[in-house]
Amino acid sequence: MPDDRSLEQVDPEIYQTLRDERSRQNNGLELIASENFVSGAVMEATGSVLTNKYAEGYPGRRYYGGCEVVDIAERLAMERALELFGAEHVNVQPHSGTQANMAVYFAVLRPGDKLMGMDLSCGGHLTHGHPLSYSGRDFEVVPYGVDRETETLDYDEIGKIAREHRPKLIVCGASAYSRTIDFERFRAIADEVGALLMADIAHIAGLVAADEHPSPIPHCHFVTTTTHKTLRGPRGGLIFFTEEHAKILNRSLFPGIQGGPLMHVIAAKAVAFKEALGDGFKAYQRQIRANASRLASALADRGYRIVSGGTDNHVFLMDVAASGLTGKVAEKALDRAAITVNKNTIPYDTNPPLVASGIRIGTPALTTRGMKEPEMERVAELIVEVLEDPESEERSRQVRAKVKELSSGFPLY
Ligand code: DSN
Repeated sequence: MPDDRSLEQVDPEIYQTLRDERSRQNNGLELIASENFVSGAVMEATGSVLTNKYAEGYPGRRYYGGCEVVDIAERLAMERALELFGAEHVNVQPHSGTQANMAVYFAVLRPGDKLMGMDLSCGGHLTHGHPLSYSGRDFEVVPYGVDRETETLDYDEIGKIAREHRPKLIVCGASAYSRTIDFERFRAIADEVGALLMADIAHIAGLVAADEHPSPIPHCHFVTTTTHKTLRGPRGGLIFFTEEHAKILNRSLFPGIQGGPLMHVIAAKAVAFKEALGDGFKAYQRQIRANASRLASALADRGYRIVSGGTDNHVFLMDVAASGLTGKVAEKALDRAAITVNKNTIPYDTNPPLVASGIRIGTPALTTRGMKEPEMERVAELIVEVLEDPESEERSRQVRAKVKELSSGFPLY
């Protein structure tokens, strides 16, 4: 007989962490660009009986019995993902974006092959070839960055690097880049040097699904993403691909690098895709962009330098070193005021990553709460109030109370 006592009864300590985290999320301003708040329906599917089921394999071809119900959930997730992104094939099983990228690399690269990706310090991701990640250990990495002056991708330079090194796979996509990515241009470069092209759209997936950013699907051999950022689903990953690579890709994910899929999470992905196909999602994504643009310009108006001069998407980097601070100091001071951001290197940073010259600011989570342009002006005022006196605990306490007042007008959970 399963123990049906409540979490509070079984484990009061963990129960308390859940309560405390809910209160932190409710009472603060969440500006981490990669985070969001899921709906009650996504939460319900994630915390469901589907967590009990093993289902190695794919729908209709499993290594375990009793998969007839979870097959329905996985097929729904697949159908909805394909409709949402207009793709030919999808694998909904990656546990994360890192696993999704690994599955693509292991499908088409061999150890020592050349992988060309955006440097982490210029806005790329650990899995795009950083030496501390599997991607930088197993492959010969050819990095590209952004132009020193414009702080944006320089496609002529990227083409030059590709022609010189002739990589087998080019990765486009970023985790701290605020400008539109030209996937068509990347494909022309890949074709010219005979490379495959993968877009990692983890950050901008929601914008892509809502036509608020051009889609990589027509231009890339593989498209990977997470499901929990702008897409507002449970934590997890996805891979889109064409018929040509279907067999090697699916095998590379399972049994190549993963075992049993997380069926509760796959069901929650299906729920999130249904929400994204429904009314309101396009307007929501439009508002994320409008909020990011307003917040960036409100901070610029107050004297802060925004990397590349602004944003086209949901995120931007603020150069706090130009105002005499470090990212580390700014993150800490804002944290004390319940404004959550992360320190981030800016292009050609002279500070190490754990100090950093910038902070990364994103608007998906506040937009989910219903905040719009007027609230972005207020958020900018509160950020500036903290950063004007970052060592003052008294100032942080005062701002924390104002943050609580602002967030209480936009109830969450
Ligand atoms: N950790 C994610 C981000 O913050 O962008 C990327 O994996």
